[in-house]
Formats: sequence, C-alpha cells, structure tokens
Amino acid sequence: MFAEHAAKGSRGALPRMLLKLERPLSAGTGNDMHHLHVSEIEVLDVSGAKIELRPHDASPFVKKGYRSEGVFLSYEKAVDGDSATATHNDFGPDVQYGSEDHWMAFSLAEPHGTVREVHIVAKQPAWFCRAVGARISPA
Ligand SMILES: [Ca+2]
Repeated sequence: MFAEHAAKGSRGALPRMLLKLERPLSAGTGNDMHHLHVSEIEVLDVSGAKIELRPHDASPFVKKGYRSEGVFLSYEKAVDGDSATATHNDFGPDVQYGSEDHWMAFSLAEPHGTVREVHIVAKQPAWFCRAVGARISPA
C-alpha cells in the first residue's frame, strides 16, 4: 500500500517517499488515549529547508475527521501550513472507539535520502500523552 511511487515532472522518474504517522491499537486504548491529532507535520531536508508534504491517505476515522463547529478536522489540516488548525480522528456516539489503527500518510516532494528532520506539532501540549506509542516512519 505504501510502496515508493514515481515522481513526475522535470526531474524525471525519481522514487518518492511516503511518510506515515500512526497510532496503532497496540499502543493502548485505555483512559481515552486512542486518538490521533496534530497541528502540523514539517519535514526538513539536509539544508534545513521544508519539504512539501501532500496528503496521500489515512485510516477512515482520521480521513473523515471529527466535525467541530461545522468543519471536519481531517488529516489534510496537518499539512495546511497553519499551526492554528489541527486534525482529530472522528469520535463520538456514532463512532466505535478503539476499532481502528489510526494513521495518516503524506507524500514528500523530494526523493529518498534528503530528509534530515521531522517535526510534529501537537494540537495542545496537554495531549502529548496520547502520542505515547505513536510512530512515524517512511512507508
Ligand atoms: Ca494545521
């Protein structure tokens, strides 16, 4: 599902990377901890410049997003360049809590070997505890 895919454009067919942030069920679901929400994900290249991220795919509840004040907090908000907006997996009485591994994946505009750092900005510092067991990886 997350195999490399060919970049199109002036550089020709270079392999691109998908970056996947996930919070699996195996990280634990007790104490309402099984949620995935971030404000921004930034990836820096070897020179410190931001690498553009594009939404690729997400698990169903992360892709839909929780509806807050008429806006769905879908995973695209993690790469909209605005730290004031955030994602939040869907939840509530119509959503079966703890029934999916939460994940979101983005394609990088640069090929493999150029990533130096990945920054993840949480929605609120008090919710860092929900990141326990989460992982980010090339996919
Ligand atoms: Ca954002």
